[in-house]
Amino acid sequence: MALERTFFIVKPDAVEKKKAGAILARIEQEGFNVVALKRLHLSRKQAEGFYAVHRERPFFGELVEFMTRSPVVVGAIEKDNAVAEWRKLMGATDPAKADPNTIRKLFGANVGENATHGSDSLENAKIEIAYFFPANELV
Ligand code: 3AN
Repeated sequence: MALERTFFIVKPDAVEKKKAGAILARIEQEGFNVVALKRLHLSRKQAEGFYAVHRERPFFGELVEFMTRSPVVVGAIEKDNAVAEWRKLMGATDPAKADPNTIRKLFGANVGENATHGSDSLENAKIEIAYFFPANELV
């Protein structure tokens, strides 16, 4: 197993419900080290750029509207096998299908408003971390 970094977003729905602290606490409890963290309100341009791979999907407009609705918390976290471990901790995209005690089961409302984002591969984790953090902010 290799030490990896992955990228997460606490999405607007969870920040609005004041669950960002609980989610960060869970990340630390599960043995991840936080190596970068910030709170920001995504611009339309930032959200469209971040989700560019989904541009052709029918829900793209809705996704961008949602992600720019209110502030998010973004971060980079490190652990052995971090990409898969964070996706396992988040649970399935649809909170209704997520395993018990996963973050999306606990805090997500539906397939759009599902509390958190996580990179789906090591390659995308690197791209997504760099989208929000210059190298000197990863500590
Ligand atoms: P994941 O975030 O679990 O990798 P993807 O890559 O299928 O899931 O979807 C990207 C993002 O688009 C998800 N975070 C999700 O919130 C949103 N999304 C996926 N499917 C839908 C949908 N049917 N309606 C609205 N938003 C969706």
